[in-house]
Amino acid sequence: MRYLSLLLLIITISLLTVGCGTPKVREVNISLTEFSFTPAQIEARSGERLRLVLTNAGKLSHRFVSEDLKASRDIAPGTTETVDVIIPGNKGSYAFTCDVPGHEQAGMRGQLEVK
Ligand SMILES: [Cu+2]
Repeated sequence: MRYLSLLLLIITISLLTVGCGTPKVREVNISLTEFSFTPAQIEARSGERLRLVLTNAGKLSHRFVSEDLKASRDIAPGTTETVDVIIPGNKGSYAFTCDVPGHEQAGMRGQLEVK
């Protein structure tokens, strides 16, 4: 009986600690319209994990692209896509744009500031 209690205790403890090793993901909402990102500036810490929640609130298709973050997503009008990124270790400014022809030039660009 004592052995069983000990076993149950061990199982309980291992179940409780399962979630602890998972790194936290911070969600950042970004809205895409013609022709801007809102917000156009995001702050993050190096090494942080972000889930970018990209909502196309416009009437045209948009395509979020960041070569620095190695991320890209097509977002149809009225839909939301997510992309998970790990923030680079180097502090500084990382660009993101919409690479549908003409959109970046029209204002669809933003920056991720890594502190
Ligand atoms: Cu666009």
